[in-house]
Amino acid sequence: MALHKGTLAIFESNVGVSDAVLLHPLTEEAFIANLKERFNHDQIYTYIGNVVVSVNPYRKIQLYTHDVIDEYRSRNIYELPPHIYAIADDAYRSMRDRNLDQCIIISGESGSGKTEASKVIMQYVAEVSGKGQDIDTVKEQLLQSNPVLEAFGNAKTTRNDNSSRFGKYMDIEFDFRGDPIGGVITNYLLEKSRVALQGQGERSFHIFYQLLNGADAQLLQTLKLSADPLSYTFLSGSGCVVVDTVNDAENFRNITNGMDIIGFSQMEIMAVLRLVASVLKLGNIQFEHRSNIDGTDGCKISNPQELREICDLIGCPQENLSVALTQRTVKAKGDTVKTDLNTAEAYYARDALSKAMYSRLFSWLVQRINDSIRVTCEVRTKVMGVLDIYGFELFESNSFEQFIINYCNEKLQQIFIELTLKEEQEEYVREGIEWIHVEYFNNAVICDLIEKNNIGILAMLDEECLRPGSVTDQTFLEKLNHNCASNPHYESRGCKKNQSDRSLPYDAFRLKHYAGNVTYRVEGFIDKNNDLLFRDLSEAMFLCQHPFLKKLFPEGNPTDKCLKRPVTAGSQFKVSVTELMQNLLSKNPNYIRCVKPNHDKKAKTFDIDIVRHQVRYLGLMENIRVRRAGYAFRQIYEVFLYRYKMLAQDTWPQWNGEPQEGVRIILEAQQIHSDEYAIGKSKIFIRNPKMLFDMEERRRDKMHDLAILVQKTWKGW
Ligand code: AOV
Ligand code: MG
Repeated sequence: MALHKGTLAIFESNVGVSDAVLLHPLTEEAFIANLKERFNHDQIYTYIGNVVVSVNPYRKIQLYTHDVIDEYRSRNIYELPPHIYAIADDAYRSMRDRNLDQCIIISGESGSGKTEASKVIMQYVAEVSGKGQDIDTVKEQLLQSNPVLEAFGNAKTTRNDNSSRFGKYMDIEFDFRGDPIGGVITNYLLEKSRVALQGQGERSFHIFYQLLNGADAQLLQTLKLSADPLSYTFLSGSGCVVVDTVNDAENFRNITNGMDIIGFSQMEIMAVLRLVASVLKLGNIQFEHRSNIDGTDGCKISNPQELREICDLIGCPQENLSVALTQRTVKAKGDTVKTDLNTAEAYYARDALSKAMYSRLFSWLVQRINDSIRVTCEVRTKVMGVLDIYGFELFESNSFEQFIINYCNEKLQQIFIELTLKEEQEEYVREGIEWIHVEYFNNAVICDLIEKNNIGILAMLDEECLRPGSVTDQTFLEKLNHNCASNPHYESRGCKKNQSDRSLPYDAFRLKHYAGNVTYRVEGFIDKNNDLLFRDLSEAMFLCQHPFLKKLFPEGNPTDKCLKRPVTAGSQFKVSVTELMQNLLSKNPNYIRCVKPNHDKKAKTFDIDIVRHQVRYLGLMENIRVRRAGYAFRQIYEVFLYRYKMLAQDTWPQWNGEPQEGVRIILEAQQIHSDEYAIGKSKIFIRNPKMLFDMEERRRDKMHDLAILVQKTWKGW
């Protein structure tokens, strides 16, 4: 292609087929073979129409340089080899020039490259939009929010060394010129259980290791920390503190610098670090058994020095924290009685407090970043949203967190189906164009099983959490078995149909998700959904001197007598997912579908079976079939006519007839066969994008000729 610069490797040769819609013959094997061939030549992006499929290369490729960005700037999507930049550019220009709010939905399983893709998009938008001191400051703040939130919200899992343990949706806001003027980040349920416990070979959130490795001796001393991660119970149990691919010390400097750029004061940064240190140190608090005179069990803290240091860090009277960790206030018939916790209960309280402190700190960080990047002036803005959420997860043992994460992915799949497949079909019907029906798996049935009011799993979980009497995870499971047995996507040993299925433990249920079967162990569901913190703990936190703790634990205000039960974690998540879906549906969607080539995080390794599994559940073949059955490009007659009227004698310079007729005349003048397009009620549908490029080229030539003609006429005057 003459358009390409030969110097850039990406443009040197095109391997295989760059838009899978053009594959012939179209089979799953051919599609995967094409992905593989391209992957082997470092061409990790392939289109399905305007959807980008991205295969994680697990190594740096020269795909993201300034030169490549320059190439993609203001180009039509099919002009250059597939790239996320092309989608980003298309979305950016539609937003800027046509005033359409955009969203970019990135999906794929854990470790497939979603977070990296979201950064590539932000980098592109930052580079192609305007320059200037104010704009550059905004851009820098938006870009820096990534490493900061990753430090606090990402962790090494067995699937991904930098796995997002929270969901993130970021709206970047632009002014009428298309320059970024700010943004808003929404975060979704952080996997806070990781603070106290991680699976073997996994780590807690990056920030803990970054702080211990990156802080100088003086800072460690101020925070009363030792540099060795293994000296902390919360970090030492998983058998992993170092990740080869990660430089914790360097990242620590980067993120404190990033916080500074975003606008955090030194005081705020220190206040954040004090809380991080306190969480770590809380994990080291030990309890020992104590028998009370009345024969009941109690406990006391066996390492008061640790307690003292924590209290120093957060400005807490020692007595307050010590009592809150070992006793519980019970209100009965107007009386308040303090009862002792036994050691197990005290450890539970300690962990609950650590998790609450950390997850609330995380939400505070998001709010604080939003305060810096929020648009304050009253200008009309356009928005580009980028969604990067935790991918579908299937671990050896799956709990409430995986249930929530997979529910979210199920909803994203639903929106993908609704928007790309269903809407495509519906448009054809609306436009009166013949449609070849394409079968696809509609996952609405699984979404309903999880979220339907009153009868969904989340509703039943809430019901069980609110039910008085002896409620356990097991009674919750029994309830599910009773109500969901007939659903084909639900399985459990307690259901008749699965009684003899030995692969199912007795304390679990299995959901047949669109992306695969996941067995969830019910242990902890009730507790995690309730998400209750003893009031004594929130009160102790509220009464601390630390500048954030009042805000983080508002329910601990002793003068606030409201004892309303907080919304459960599941319900809260359902509400935010529903809002997210509405938000996405109100924007023009763009998709990036990420695929993982192997489970070993290895470069140059493309495992066909692993890819096939993802191709199936992502519904990529259906996606291609829909695009192929149809037409790659469509446009309203008036718009099309206006743009290309110079390409036919009869329509130039002015066409006074019906726009539809004018368009037909233009296409006939190009000698385009009538099989190549379809006449809809309001739009023209074009099968092959190539046809459009040719027309664009002819239009450019014509414009050029016209400009010369005008110049000559001008000179002749
Ligand atoms: P994820 O966001 O999809 O997983 P990431 O974007 O974190 O996955 O990617 C995982 C790792 O793969 C990264 O840390 C990189 O090492 C590598 N990688 C991904 N994309 C690229 C790329 N374009 N070029 C080079 N390396 C890449 V999760 O958040 O776990 O669902 O929860
Ligand atoms: Mg991620």
